[in-house]
Parts: sequence; structure tokens; C-alpha cells
Amino acid sequence: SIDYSGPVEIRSSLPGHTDNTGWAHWNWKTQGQDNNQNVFLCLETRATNINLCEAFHLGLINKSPLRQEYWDNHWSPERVLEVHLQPGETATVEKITTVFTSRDTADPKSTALNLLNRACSCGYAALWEANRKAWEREWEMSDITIEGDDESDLALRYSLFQLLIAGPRQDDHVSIAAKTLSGFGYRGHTFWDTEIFILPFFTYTQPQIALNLLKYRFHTLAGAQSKARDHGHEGACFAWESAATGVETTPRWVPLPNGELIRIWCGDIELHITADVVYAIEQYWRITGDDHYIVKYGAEIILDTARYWGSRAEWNEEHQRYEINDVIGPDENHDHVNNDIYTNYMIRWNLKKALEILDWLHQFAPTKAQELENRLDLSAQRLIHWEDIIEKIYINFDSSTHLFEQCDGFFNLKQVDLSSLEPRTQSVQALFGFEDGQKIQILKQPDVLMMMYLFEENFDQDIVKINWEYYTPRTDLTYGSSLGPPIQAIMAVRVGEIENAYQLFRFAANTDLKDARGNSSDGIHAATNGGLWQACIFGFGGLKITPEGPIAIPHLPPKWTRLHFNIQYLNKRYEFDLKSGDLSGEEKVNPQQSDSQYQNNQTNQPAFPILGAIFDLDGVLTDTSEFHYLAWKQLADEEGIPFDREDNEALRG
Ligand code: IFM
Repeated sequence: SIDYSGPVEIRSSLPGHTDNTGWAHWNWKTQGQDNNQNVFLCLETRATNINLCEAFHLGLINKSPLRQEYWDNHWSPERVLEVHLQPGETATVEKITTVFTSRDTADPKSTALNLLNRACSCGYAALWEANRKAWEREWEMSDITIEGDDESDLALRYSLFQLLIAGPRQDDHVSIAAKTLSGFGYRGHTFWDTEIFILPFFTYTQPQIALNLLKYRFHTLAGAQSKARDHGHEGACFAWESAATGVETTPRWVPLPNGELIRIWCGDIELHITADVVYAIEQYWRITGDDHYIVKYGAEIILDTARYWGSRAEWNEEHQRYEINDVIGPDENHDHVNNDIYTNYMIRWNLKKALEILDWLHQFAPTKAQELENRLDLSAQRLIHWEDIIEKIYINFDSSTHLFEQCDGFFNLKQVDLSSLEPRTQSVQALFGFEDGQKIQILKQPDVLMMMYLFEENFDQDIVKINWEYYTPRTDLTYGSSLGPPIQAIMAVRVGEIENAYQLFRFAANTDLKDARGNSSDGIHAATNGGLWQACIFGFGGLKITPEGPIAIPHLPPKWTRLHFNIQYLNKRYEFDLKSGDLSGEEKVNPQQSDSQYQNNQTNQPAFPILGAIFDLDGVLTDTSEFHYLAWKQLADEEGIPFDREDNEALRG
């Protein structure tokens, strides 16, 4: 109180009737008060019957309430405190809340109330401190520092923060949605954004989160198999938009602002997502050496997706080649195209990986190889068919011009000078309309350059440059896909256009911070956030994994005086500190490597190759206390018992 003397009433509740843009998702189950102190509300999702319990405690610090009441408002249980204040006096109120669902624990109500009691006995200050320390660990593993350009530094750390708060740490049955949980755009659905744009950040800095995301794809394999079956094919074909079960959730029809309904074909024919998932799995394996994941989960996905491609590829007798017709590539301005270059290239690679993984399993996990061969019917005939597709799938490259044609007939479409449409505030697709947008050579995002980005080692520099020069002026980078600019920035670095790369990076960095596309109210653009990390590390930082380990060949924008980041590779931490004064163009920079194994509190992945395990040496050869803690923690989490490092310390010995 500044100058007030008298009673002050504080009310706080759990409002359970919140809707999502008009949709009510909850059924009320029960509510009440525990021990005359803690208030709880239990709800259940209407469609999926997931139980949720929230519980809270409202307390005064250093003062006793004159009055305390519980108001049992239906759907919104509330607690009221009254305190008397004199001028100059302060009353401090603490509200501590716990939330559990039936996905976390068998009994959300008792877990929420038990944990609440424990949290209250710690008090807000201790909880705050624990939270601060947890964040310190997160940043230690994942932070990037840019010096000389505060705006970029801020934008990048904002992006990483968005990814860090979206990464599933305790649950491997969920993924990250295109808008994370920040808005209603795309209804919480997961796209290739996760595997190609977001996952590298986690794979290289917090592989345990990447592992959870990749296990999500394994747990949704049944959905992918049913999609393949529904389309008359074998194997597994991942949903373009995926949710809890992995069945296709892309809406078929979407209303435009004028009420006109537009048929969305992505769920039917945007197929590259299936190979994108495999790309992420292979990258995760290469960077972490996590053989356990590959044997138990990843191999099956790689093989089952190959079965899908094997049955999806069409033999063209006239041209003596395999084709993939009627698809949508990353460039969604053109649908129902034949032989999209990105899709065909990814399919060929997916099939090659399937053959390689099968060989590897035969060598290192023969029982698993046998089991998968039987279960997935991997006959010799099938493998020969895959080899045939690898050899004869159509990749449209013109050896005289050195251009890849994005899809059949692309070069015959009408040319439009993008600059003649400026200034504009809409996408080219919106300007031309869905139908006419198909007839012109303007891309929403570039398929050819995306392919070249992902397979850098497969393309000579002069070919990259020729394709860059062809496709860049034909790409709607400002209002096309928000996934485009960060990757375009990386490609600009690769062709030596550093200032251009920097401008693209800045444009991407403003996507949400300055609402550059005018659609941030739908939710943030998580793929852009992940793309910005990649632009720093693989673009300006020039990170490469060589047979000798990670190195950097940096090309920092002139403004940047320093770029500092960490990565993990084969369970070791590498620190890169790139300073502009030290660099001379193509100079190779070796990282500092920590002597000890990186103490990632969440990661316990073996480095490849691991042929045996040393168990429980209790400090004779190695300090195992962290692993003991992780094991107890996992057990406690599974049982819904609160357990943290403090408890662990108390139990030592
Ligand atoms: O996955 C993207 C797609 O590439 C372009 N449209 C938006 C999707 C979700 O971000």
C-alpha cells in the first residue's frame, strides 16, 4: 500500500472453461479443496478422454490472512484471502500450481496434489532457483553468441528459446507443431518442419530431445502404414500433417477469407515428408552414434518407408525409367506435378539407406535383421527391385545447361519477373490465384536448392551456382514459405554471396519479432527458428563433419566480430569460438574439445561403435552417480513420484 489503510482481497482460481477459438475441448470431472488449503480441478478432453488435474496453493508471505475462503464455483474453483494493510506495508502472495495429465501418471489428481505439497514445502524462492539453474544448463548446452550485431544475437536467442520451450523432454509420443503451442495456426499439427528444420538444433545440442522426437515417428508408424494402405501401397507413408496417432490430419478443404473453399492436396500427395523423416533419423545416428535407437526403432522406419517407395515408384516402359508422378514438392505453388526433383532424389537416397541399414544390421544386430526381414517381407526379390529403382529413378538433370528441372515441364511454364510485382504485401500465389499460380515459374520455396543444401557433398560448386542463379530470382522469398529464407541464406553463403546471405538471415530473423509476414498471430514460425540456427552453424559458421571430426570453415557477415557455439558429436562436446579478425576466407577452424565426456544431464548415448557395456563400477573406473540419478529419476517419473537432485543427494549412501 502506498497510502491506503484497510482490507485487501486477493482472489485466484483455476478457470477450466477456456475454449480454443470457440471450440470447447473439456468435460468437467471434479473439483474441490484438499486439507482446507489446496484447490484442484479435474477435467477430461472430450474427444480423447485424457484426464487432467491442476492444483494450486495460494499463500501469503510474512503475514497472516484475516480471512480465507474457498469458493466452489462450478468449473472455476477459487480461493480468497483477505489481508489488512497500512500505508507503506507490503503483502506478498505466492501461487504455486501443478498440472498433470493421464499421459504423465496413472492418477493425475493425487500426483498433482502430492507434488503441490512438496513444492509448497520448498517455497517459491527455492522453486525459482531450481528453475534458474535448469535454464542455465539449457543455455550451456544450446546457446549461440553473436558479437558485433546485437539484433541478430537477440533474434537468434529468441529463436532458440522458442525451440527449447517446445522440445519434449519427458514424452516420446509427441512432436513439435509447426507453430509449437504458440497459436492456433495448423491446429498443433506436425510437418516436415520438425525433421528438416528444427531437429538438427536438437540433434547437435540436446540429442535426448531429438531422440524423443524421432521416437514419436516410430510410435506413429501404424498411422503411416494405414496411410500407405489406404492409397493402395505397402510400407509406411508418413502423414503430411501428423498428430497423436500419425494418421493423416491435413484438412482436405480450407475456406479462403472470401468463403471460397480450396481443396488442399498435401495430405494426399505431398510425399517427401516420408523420406525427410528418414533423413533426420540418419543424421541423428551419424551425429550421436546412437546404435540403440537405430536397432530398436530407426531401422524399421528406414526399411518400412523403403517398402512404401518400392511400391509407389512407377515404371515408365517408354523411357525405361522409374517415375514418381502426381506429387507436390516443397514448392507448393505447383501441385499434381510429375517427377519433382526433391522428392525423387530423397526417395533414391531413402532406398539406398535401407539397403545399407540392412547390411549393417546383418553385421551388428543379426537377430534384428532376421526379425525385420521376416516381418517386413524383405525378400531378395524386393531388394533387387529397390536397387533397380535406385539406378533408374528419373532425376532430371540437363548435362548441357547443368540445370536440374524442378519437375516435368517446369521450364515451359510462363516466366514472370518477380521484381515487376513489387512492392507487394501478398504471396505470388495470392496475387495470381491457385490456378494461375501453377502456370508460372514462381516458387513458394526452392526444391532444387533444398536438395543441394541437404546433400552438399553430392554437388559441384559450379553446378550449385548455375542452379542458384536460375532458381533464386524465381522464388517468392518474401511472402512464399517462411521455411525458404534461412535455407536460402545458407545457400547464399555457399555461392559466396555473404551480404545477400546476411540480408536473408535478417529477413528470416524478423519473421516473428517484427511480424514480417503479417501472420504471427497464427503462432510463431518454428521452422524459421530452426532454420536460423542452421544458417548460423552450417552457413556462416561453416560447420562440417569430417572423418577427423567437426571443423568450421566460417564466413561471418562483416558486422559479426564473433560467433560462438557448442555442438555435441559422438557424445563429446565441441566448442567453436570464431572471431572475425582471425579468419581469412576459407581458413579451417578446429574446435576446442572438452577432455571429459560432455555432462549432458539428459543424454546418455553411447558413442559409436559400442560393442559391450561396463556396468556399475561405482567409481572404480568411472563415476556412475549421474547414471544412478537418471535411473532413479526415470523410475520416479514413471511412478509419478516427485524426485529431484536434492532428493537424490539426500539418498546418497
Ligand atoms: O511445412 C510447411 C510447408 O513447407 C509450407 N507451408 C507451411 C507448412 C507448415 O509450416
